[in-house]
Amino acid sequence: MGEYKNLLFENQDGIGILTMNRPKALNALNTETLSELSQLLDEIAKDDSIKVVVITGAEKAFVAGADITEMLHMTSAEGRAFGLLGQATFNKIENMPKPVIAAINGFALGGGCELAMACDIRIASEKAKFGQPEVGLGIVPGFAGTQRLPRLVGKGRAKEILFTGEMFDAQEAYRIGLVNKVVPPEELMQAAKTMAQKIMKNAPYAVALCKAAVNLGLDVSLDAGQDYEATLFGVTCSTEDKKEGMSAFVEKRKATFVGK
Ligand code: CO8
Repeated sequence: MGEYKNLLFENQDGIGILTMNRPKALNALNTETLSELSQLLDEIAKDDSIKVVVITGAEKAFVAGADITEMLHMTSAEGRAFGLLGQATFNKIENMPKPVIAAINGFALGGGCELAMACDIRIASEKAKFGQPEVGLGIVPGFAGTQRLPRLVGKGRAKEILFTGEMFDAQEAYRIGLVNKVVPPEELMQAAKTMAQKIMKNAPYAVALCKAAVNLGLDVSLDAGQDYEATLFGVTCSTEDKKEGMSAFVEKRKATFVGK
């Protein structure tokens, strides 16, 4: 992996631990950090030794939003370009065939909440704090918060969060379905790794196709989603992993998957 100023990356036995590492600004996303993230995600996508990715933040924040000092002087054109960069970067997470887990250690505000929402699964520390405070700064969310939040928590709750801009804690995030699980701070990384290991026991190609089917399904009609699922089911029927998974069941042994 390349060298990054604002990111750390470590491959721990197939689990890629990506840490947003700009703690002096609570890991706020500036153009440089977003560009680095985009580049690192490309590297991760190409590396077959990384099976699952965990994204977390250094020190007390996950990510406290887009960088306000950088946005202060942005023109409309620059703002649009910045928004598109963030959206495209987060789409790389959503569209990557590998599962991505957010391990939310602290503030996940604005762009930080949007980063967490682009991940497949969210695990929060009891200390995590969430919110979309953009309207208090005179802007709207720009990294797909207005789009992913209602898909995750429903239209009414999303509008309350977006209109009030208020911060809420991990238990509330759990109650409304924004996060999958809340754990004590010292157990956060282990909880994320345990989740990753559970996923890694399964056929990776099948997991990747589940991800693709869920993602597509939420944006198309039920009929179109079902049609896509049937196609993917057909695709898995001709894989080595399907043969192995079903043979292992019949032979009462543990399956060993090869990812194709
Ligand atoms: N941007 C830049 N710097 C930040 C940010 C940020 N989002 N958040 C914190 N910092 C900096 C602070 O300025 C401070 O720097 P310094 O030490 O130089 O003064 C340092 O991080 C530590 O922060 P605090 O001293 O404020 O720490 P506290 O523990 O007192 O407070 C908070 C923590 C509550 C998280 C507070 O820092 C805060 O409110 N931060 C801003 C949160 C916010 O509003 N985030 C949303 C930003 S808007 C956004 O994300 C839009 C995304 C899409 C944009 C698309 C545009 C097109």
